[in-house]
Amino acid sequence: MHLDPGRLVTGAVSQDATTGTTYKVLAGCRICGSGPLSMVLSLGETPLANSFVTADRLHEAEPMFPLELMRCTECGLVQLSVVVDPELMFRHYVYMSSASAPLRDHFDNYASEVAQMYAPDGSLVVEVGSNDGLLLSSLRRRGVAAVGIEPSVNLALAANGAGLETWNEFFTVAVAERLRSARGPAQAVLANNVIAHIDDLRGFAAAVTTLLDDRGVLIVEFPHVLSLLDHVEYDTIYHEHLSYLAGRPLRRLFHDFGLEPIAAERIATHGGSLRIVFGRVGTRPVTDSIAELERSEAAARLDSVEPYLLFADRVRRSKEALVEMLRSARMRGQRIAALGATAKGNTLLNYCGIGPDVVEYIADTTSLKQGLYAPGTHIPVLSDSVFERDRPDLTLLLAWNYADWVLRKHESYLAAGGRFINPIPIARLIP
Ligand code: DWN
Repeated sequence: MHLDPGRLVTGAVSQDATTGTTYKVLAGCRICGSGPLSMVLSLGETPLANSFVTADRLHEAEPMFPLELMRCTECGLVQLSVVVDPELMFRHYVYMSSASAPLRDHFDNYASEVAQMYAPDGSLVVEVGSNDGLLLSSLRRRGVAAVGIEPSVNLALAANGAGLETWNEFFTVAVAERLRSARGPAQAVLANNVIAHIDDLRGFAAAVTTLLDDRGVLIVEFPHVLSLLDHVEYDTIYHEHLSYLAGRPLRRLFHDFGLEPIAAERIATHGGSLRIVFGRVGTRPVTDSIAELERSEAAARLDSVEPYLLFADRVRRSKEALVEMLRSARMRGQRIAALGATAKGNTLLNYCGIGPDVVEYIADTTSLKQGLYAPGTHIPVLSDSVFERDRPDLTLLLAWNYADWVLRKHESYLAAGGRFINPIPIARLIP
């Protein structure tokens, strides 16, 4: 079944039994419309990964949703079986990019590249999903006329309060039209860790081409599905991440809107990501990096079922190894905490059935998360300064994507005999 471009793949509406919260069940692939989708892995029913709980609501039922990874056998897009209302997930958002020091460095370097290559004369650059304005501030320091679009009310307020122009909106064609008439066409539209969160990808593509200058570029940064499969990064599966992306399905999506990939780059963030630059067809040279990406994805045989069956089996073995390591540590009377109240950490804790009887607390640098409780498991989130003083025997590294940084930052904990557990791809002690 193929839908005309621009029509959103709809599906039946279902609801969580205990709270009545509704969600949509996909009827087919959100890029090519084909269906039915084939199952890759089910992680059961889980709460929303960033819906941390306040102390006064611990007794209330939390909405739970099926967490099922599916694959389109036509265009290859890996995607969840359901769509939870983005108003529920993003209007109030506790994830702040600036809370992770390594991301500050990453986006500062990225801002230099954008300023130099795509917006040399201080022209307009729009960041979709600008969060707390971390990248916007780096771009502005380099003279770029940067504007953010951020649906979260609390984060848009913080960014505007810091003098970083941020439109508190979901990015749609109507918003793109308003922004273009107010500020002119954009030389670059940036979307970092955003495109995986968008259900209406065709609407996103239409909004980009509405806003973009004739020679403008779209630059998307997203966790690469190859990294998910290769490194068994099952914890990065949660309801915010509707799609698990690769170059091939994105080429197909944007082709319908007159955009072509011109450059691709592997980057280390979030367990292994891709940055792809798209230009209007024929306006910019296509670099060899695109052919290289296509070769690497073809070699991974993403259009066959074997990589996914192997992935699902490795996930089950990863869970068994972690649960056994924690169980035996507790049998020895060792105290265990966790570091990084990450969204992915909540998938891991809920899927592995790890609660406060095993992990006493999660230390985190994000002020918005401290004092709250992890969704589903209700493990308390405390300041990372508590961790420095407490020095538990073992610390489960839920922010494993920053392992190098964390090990350097907590050298004194290691020197005093503390040990980290890196759970991905399989539980191992450090040192
Ligand atoms: O797509 C998304 C990714 C990019 O970010 C969002 N949907 C949600 C979020 O996912 P995440 O929470 O798994 O991302 P991070 O960047 O791995 O989260 C890091 C967390 O760890 C933050 O809460 C900050 C904390 N942290 C810490 O406590 N100590 C981070 C570092 C580096 C530290 O030293």
